[in-house]
Amino acid sequence: MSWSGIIAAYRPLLDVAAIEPITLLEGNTPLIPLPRLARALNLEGVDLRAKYEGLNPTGSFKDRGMTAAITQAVADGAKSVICASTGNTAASAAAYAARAELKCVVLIPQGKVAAGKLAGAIAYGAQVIAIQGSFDDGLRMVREISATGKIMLVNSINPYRIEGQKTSAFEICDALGSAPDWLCLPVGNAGNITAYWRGFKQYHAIGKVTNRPRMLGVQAAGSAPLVLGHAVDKPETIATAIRIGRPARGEEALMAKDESNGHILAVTDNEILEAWKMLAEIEGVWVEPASAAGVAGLRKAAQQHPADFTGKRIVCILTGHGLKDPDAVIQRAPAPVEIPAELHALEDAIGVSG
Ligand code: AN7
Repeated sequence: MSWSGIIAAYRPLLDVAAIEPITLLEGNTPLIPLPRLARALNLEGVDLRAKYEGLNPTGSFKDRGMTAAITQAVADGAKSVICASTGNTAASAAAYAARAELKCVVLIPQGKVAAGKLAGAIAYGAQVIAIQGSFDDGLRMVREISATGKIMLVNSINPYRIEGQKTSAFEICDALGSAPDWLCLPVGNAGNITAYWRGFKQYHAIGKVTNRPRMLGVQAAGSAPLVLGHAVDKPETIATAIRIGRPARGEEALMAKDESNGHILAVTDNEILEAWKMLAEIEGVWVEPASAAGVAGLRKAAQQHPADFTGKRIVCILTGHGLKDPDAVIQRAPAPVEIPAELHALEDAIGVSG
């Protein structure tokens, strides 16, 4: 059967308007085994897999939420949509708004959005506004302007975003035949962890699975309000996607942690970069830095509580594609070796001469 997007696939389980979906055929992403990474992290007997959400149409998991939010916006007669974004929401909103013939306005924190995301938002025809402030400032502004009723908010405060994003939990259960023991993912504005937990609970409640995972939410140490227990006014991290100090769904994230007997922890930028490099170099899976936070958090949690992880089935959510943030690689690597266009120079360079 051909794939027609997440709304068509899971319509009876989703609270979204019953019109023809605005879709780019998002979802149905692969669950990739990571046996080499499991060995490198000394995860004994662990079945480790990655749900590679970077393979969605605009390169991130946001497309699942956006097909639902934009479909609902059309059903509700909206003419324009707005969001604040660290980049991925902006690109996704812009693409789905284009298909729905809606005007799209995106607010981004000036200088803090990765190149591939900014380029996407522009390419899809959104009006891009850089604000002299953080994502949190932008979110406050779009909440205020959408309260006037003149423009529809498509950040994950919008309940249809969560409805769409919970379908990834369904896909994981469908692929495995049960829920995993652990689900590890990065946490920024906390919409995604809220969505996954809702999805797992719903699948359990209707008898599709008999278990639910423990949730491991991971924040960057410089932007870790849910770990610190208070808002962060000047969030910082190399993982710009999760550079968020006042998560809109923070309370729900903490509930997901408590109800699932999980954890929310912080990892340093160095720990994120180590996990990010391992994913690419050991498993051939290149993600944007924020997306490696779940793996970095798993590594840390398994070092602290090995017995909780030994022999378990663990899924890490890789939220965005590596191509979103090429500078994260280029700026950390030496330039390629340059040689004349001659065979002996090539032999010298790769060490097979003489
Ligand atoms: C790659 O695009 O908030 O905890 O404005 O882009 O649901 O916020 C992005 C968040 C993880 C965190 N990984 O998800 C935005 C934005 C990537 C992301 C997150 C984001 P939430």
